[in-house]
Amino acid sequence: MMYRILLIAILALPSMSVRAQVEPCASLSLYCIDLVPRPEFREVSGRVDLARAASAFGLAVTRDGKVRYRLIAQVDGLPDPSTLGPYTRYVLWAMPLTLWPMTNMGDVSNGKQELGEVSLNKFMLLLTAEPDGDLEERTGPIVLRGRSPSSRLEPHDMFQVSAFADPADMPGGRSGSGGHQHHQMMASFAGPSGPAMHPGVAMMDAMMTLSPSEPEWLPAAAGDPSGLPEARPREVLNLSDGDQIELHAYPVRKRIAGREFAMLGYNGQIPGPLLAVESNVTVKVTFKNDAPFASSIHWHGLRHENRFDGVPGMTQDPVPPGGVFEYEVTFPDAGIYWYHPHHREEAQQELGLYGNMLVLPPDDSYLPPADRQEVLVLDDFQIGPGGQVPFGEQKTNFALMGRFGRTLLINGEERPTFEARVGERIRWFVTNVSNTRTWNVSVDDHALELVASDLSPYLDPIWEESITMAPAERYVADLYPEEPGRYPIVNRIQSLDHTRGMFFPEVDTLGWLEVQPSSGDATGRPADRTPAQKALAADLARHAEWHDKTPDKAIDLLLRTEGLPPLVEWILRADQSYFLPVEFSDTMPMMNWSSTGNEVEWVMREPSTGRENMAIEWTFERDSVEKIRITNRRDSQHAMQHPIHLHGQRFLVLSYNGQPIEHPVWKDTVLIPTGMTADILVEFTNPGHWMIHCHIAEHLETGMKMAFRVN
Ligand SMILES: [Cu+2]
Repeated sequence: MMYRILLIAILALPSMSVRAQVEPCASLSLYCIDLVPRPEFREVSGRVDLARAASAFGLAVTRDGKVRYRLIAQVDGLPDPSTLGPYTRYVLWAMPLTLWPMTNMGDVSNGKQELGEVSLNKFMLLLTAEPDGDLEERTGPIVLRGRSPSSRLEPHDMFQVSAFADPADMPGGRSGSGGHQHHQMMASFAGPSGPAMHPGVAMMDAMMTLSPSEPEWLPAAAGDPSGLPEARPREVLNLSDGDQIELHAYPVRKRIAGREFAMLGYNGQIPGPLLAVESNVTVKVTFKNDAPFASSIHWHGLRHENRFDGVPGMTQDPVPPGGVFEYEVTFPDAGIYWYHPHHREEAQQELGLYGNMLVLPPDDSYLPPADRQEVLVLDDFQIGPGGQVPFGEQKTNFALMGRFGRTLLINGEERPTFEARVGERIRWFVTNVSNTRTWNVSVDDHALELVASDLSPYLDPIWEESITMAPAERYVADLYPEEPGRYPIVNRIQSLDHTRGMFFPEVDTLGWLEVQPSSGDATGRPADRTPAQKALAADLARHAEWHDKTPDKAIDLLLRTEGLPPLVEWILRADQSYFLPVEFSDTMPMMNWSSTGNEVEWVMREPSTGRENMAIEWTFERDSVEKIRITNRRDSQHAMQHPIHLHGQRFLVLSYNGQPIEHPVWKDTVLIPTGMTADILVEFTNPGHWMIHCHIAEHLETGMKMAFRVN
């Protein structure tokens, strides 16, 4: 009998003591905070998901580059607050780790609820019992608390690596006098062909032992570019149907930061000529290659004929130095597009081979008219202590994070001035042609009205503080200066000092907006939707059902390395407690520079088949619509953002981490922040053999690409 009672008691135990607890966050999640109860509230459980805040961009950030998160709280087991004292409710507070200032994020009760927005680099959440009233600071007892994933960044992670001043002392470290080791030793003493250090970030001595395994390459005239023709600023070519032009890639000399560099230009220009066309015209382009590489021209974003897509090995043979290729280019969609090589992009683009196409209808059917239009190309150029930093001879260097430059250029120039008048509607067509840099550009404290992106306008304008854009993306923004003055155009980001486990702000002035008094005849701000905006509304209605469907295909993004120096392996391992959603800068340039295509492979993997990169070839029926899930894996050896580009088609981003996006627009490139999953909906309307790839040039060069056919 006793035994039986005991048994019943044991069987009954779970239902008595274990409540329906809130499911904890996935291990080391970048976008979820476990709320931990104080000991007297053991029966309470909770978590807060960090959802993407509403934004026109792939990542929502403030003007100063802090990530904006919408908090979604789930709590279970909270007792009636009056049992804890004179309290009527529970409140969630957010604050920096210094505990001040506190921000009231909203009331919380058992269940799931949307709260306010947080934009702090590292932060803490407290859930407290509180009385009624408009509270600015907590007064009652703490029930649950948690810390942001970013606060896992601590100095000790890297400190343990720095204990090994000489990498040969590390477990598995190299010793002896092998050829590779010899090369490394030479590089550390033979002179500064490497990158500039990041000012303000201390570097471990051991980093100076690193150098790339791939032989170096620089343009032949790099030592003395004085014999090359000087690069000219971009010209505008207004083209009509049937026009024929030549784009000729050849070496030029360009002055940047007070020094002369051997670079490459189309028709001697950096950026290359701006092709201004009406939608649906056809233009013949004779491409002459006198660059020192095999090359091609890819017409980024155009849904035109496959055989002119400019992808060597897929749609054409590479054009050898001295060779020629005839393109026929059509422009089906209004907007801003760009052209660039699709072979050794990381070198050819960095050296100046990029240009825009501005495609506008003859009427106002794309966007309401503006008073002034500018086409802005954002690029960063890398200069090391010894001048131009060499490229890899056959394979890319900077293979981990891509080549960041610290000299920031608009239209190839340092700090240009753009003019405007008070009362005008100014429209900027912006393209990011950097190898890897994601920008966060603002114009002093002006509000920016985002009106379009890659392949269409937004349904309705979106007001933003800054333009946050990954490589190859385009955004169209209108601004309305209200006072005369000279306003700085700035890139404002948050960088990470890995060694100290600390965030720090960076601000670079890119140029100026010079505003004169009103001329009195500006157009103002029309509110009606244009036909292109109405077309997007119809597209969205047509595709609305797709939100709830399971994806047809999936791709995972990850990194694989082999043969990296032990020091770098150690750092990659030590750095895994947290990854930034977007790495806006390179604060470990030596490690990044020394990694090459010999050691690094960036991977697109199809989880259902295990196939990777160019072994994947999807087939779609023409005019089919498919939902594709892209997961940027947090458990990758190193994880960072990837701007994924689909050739020849257009797609809508449906959701990030399962949450529908607020401002859909037709895209050809989507920024997938670290550890996030994006669902995209692709219209496969354009037949041919096409590529999907990461648009970080070094990631493309180290394998992150795959193919699909539309029949
Ligand atoms: Cu990438």
